[in-house]
Amino acid sequence: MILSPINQTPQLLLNSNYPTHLKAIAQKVFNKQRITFNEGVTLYKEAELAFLGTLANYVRFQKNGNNVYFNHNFHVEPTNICVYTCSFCSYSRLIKHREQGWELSVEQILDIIKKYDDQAVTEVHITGGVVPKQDLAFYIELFQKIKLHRPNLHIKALTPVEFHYIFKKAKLSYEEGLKLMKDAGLDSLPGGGAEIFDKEIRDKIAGGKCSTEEWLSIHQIWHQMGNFSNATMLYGHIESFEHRIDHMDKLRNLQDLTNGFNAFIPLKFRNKENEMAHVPEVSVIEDLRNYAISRIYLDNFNHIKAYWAMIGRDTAQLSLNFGTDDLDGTIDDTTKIYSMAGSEEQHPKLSTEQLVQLIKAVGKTPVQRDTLYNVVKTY
Ligand code: V47
Ligand code: SF4
Repeated sequence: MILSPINQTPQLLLNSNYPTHLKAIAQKVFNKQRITFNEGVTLYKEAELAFLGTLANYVRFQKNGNNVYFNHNFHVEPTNICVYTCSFCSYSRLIKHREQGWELSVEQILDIIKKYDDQAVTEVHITGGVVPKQDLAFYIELFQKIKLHRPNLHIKALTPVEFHYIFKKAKLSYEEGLKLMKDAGLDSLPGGGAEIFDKEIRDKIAGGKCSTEEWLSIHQIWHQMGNFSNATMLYGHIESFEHRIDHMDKLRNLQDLTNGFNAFIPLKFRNKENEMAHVPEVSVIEDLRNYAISRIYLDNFNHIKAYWAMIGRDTAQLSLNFGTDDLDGTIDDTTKIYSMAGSEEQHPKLSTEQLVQLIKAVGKTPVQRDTLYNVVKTY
């Protein structure tokens, strides 16, 4: 059993030999005061892992106690053919090479959904490449048919990258398009497509797809319609620490307005089989520092998710002591985005028992949740 001397944390840290300006940031965090852009950058540039971990763990405990959340989910990737050519993407194939990829029909996707009929999954996560054929009518038919077959399965689907393309083609405003998707059965949005919000870096690695303003606008409209979503950040490539804080700052500002984000999910750039293979991956220490700083900076986000399929289950487990409180889900080997990019998890699949064990092994309380963080079962 690992004891959390969480109540002694502020005094221990403030009495330590860390530089005064770092202790001033810590004092703000303990006082529940928001840290500034510059203080966020200072943490990235100067604070060591132990300092960040102590602070992030404190914030995490204030928000979520000892709980670590997970769900029962699976993915559907309707296609890996894509009109875009993001240079970090190992997964997509251009339309002219469509013979190297897959493009599922509505019926083929329904067959995948039906495979889970006798399993207690609560969520299907649907996202993939962008192709003309998978348009508004395709997704409306798909969502309607999923709901007809299994009304209680939560559909977490599509990112602003897909919405922007689909709605433009259908000559619809974001409001009109999102309303049609919601009426068809869409329940929430995953966090993908955010990459990094800085325009120069975004243009370099993800040029041509929806802009930062468009990504934020679609989430804002979705929230203002009374719905929830997640947010991601692709880090550890050619961005600077300032770009990471700028990204989180934009999310923090939108969250102040809408309170519609459930979780923030840092996604570590993986460099296998893509155009950025020459860019080295960051270290596990940098991963943990990044989780911790996101926990400290995003004071209005309830959850920080360590997506184990991307980071690997060992680092995900370690991150639970550096600010994260959510591990995503069972996944059931249904996503290829990360295995194709070189993740440790080539066939991501964990049973409930394995997730519970992984969480209990570090002295935390496993809590099975649904997509909106309603508790299903505490272990
Ligand atoms: O936007 C693609 C990322 C994202 C690579 O909301 C890569 O619960 C690292 O957003 N290295 C899609 N990352 C996945 C996503 C997601 C995943 C899990 C949970 C949730 C959620 C959302 O995957 C893309 C992109 O940022 N990605 N290629 C790569 N080589
Ligand atoms: Fe297409 Fe998404 Fe890959 Fe970019 S990251 S090429 S939008 S599948």
